Amino acid sequence: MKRFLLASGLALSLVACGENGNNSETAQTKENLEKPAEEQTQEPTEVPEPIEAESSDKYSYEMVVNDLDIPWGFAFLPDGSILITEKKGEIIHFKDGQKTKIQGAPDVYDRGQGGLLDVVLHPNYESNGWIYFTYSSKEGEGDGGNTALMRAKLEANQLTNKEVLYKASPNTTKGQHFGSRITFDKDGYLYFSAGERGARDVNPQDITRDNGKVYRLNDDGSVPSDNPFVGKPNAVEAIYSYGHRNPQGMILNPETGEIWVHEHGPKGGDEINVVKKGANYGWPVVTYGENYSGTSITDERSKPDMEDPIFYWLPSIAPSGFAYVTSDKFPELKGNLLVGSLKFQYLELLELEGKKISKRTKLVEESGRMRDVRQGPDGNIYIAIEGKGIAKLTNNQ
Ligand SMILES: [Ca+2]
Repeated sequence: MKRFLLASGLALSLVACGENGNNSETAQTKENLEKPAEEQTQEPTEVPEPIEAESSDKYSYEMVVNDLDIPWGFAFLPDGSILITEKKGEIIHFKDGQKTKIQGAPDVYDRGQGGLLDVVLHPNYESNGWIYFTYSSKEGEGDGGNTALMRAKLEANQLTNKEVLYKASPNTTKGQHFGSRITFDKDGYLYFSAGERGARDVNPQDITRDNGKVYRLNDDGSVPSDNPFVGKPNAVEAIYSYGHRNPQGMILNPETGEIWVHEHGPKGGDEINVVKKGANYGWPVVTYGENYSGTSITDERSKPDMEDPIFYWLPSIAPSGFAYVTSDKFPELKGNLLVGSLKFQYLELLELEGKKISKRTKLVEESGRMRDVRQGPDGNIYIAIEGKGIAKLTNNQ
């Protein structure tokens, strides 16, 4: 109903514009609106139409850490040094211009999109020393692997105090859709994502199964008592939201306190979603995308009991890494979002007005597969580029 009211408002305002009223799209909308509500075939209007991306040559980058393979994630330690996860299973500590391989990295299932994935420090790292990693793990029943969350401490180039806090199951030998990003919210809850592991008809819509989910845990891995599915029969109580496909970007929006994810959709269906407690993000029942072969997954783009994305990309950019810029170093970027594109090998600037994306701009085009983006403690913007390393954004002006 809300959707219909919004659609009506939009159509009426277009009609009222007069000179826009002659185009067929508006005429059709007006005709459609004259039908009884149950016969109307409105496109959902809470989701804006895709926007074309513009190119900008205002930015370049300079390499900070060279010669990395697939730097999947990175985190800045209080001394300004950088911890980097290499997908193949290595943790690199970059300090004073030197790379050191950290001993004791988790044993990863390095297959397809799986391997050593994200790394994030606890918000109180300086007092407790906890570092969190996601990775694909072979632990548990069955061949293959699935997404796991570990915390550990770093002492003398060695991971110590390792604790596996979560391991999704069952294992599968499929190589796709492990997720997985980690973010803490303002109250200290930890969120992480696990993709649907190539089992879209089994996992994402079923809250008794892992995968295709965003999880919320306490920092020690226990399940918060107010998680949405606590006490529901057979539910995986760590689940916070479901119906996701493969989120590889997650941020805390510092303005709203919300957790936002972006996720790889099928062809034409990459999305940005605001994560809400217990909400269903629709995959694969509703989607703006289609199969990569061009065949349809579903005609349904929206349902009343499922959350619409606030934005979707057409064509898909294959998003990885997500940052909300608060730094004053780049006034044009401040208050806006940055997303890496694996497919088109650039950094995308998404200008934000509340929850609306108003403009898309391609920065540092043809750089390479952009795997991650973070704002550093020095206010600079750092990007992880596959086959290159970690680089710092620079302003050409
Ligand atoms: Ca969705």
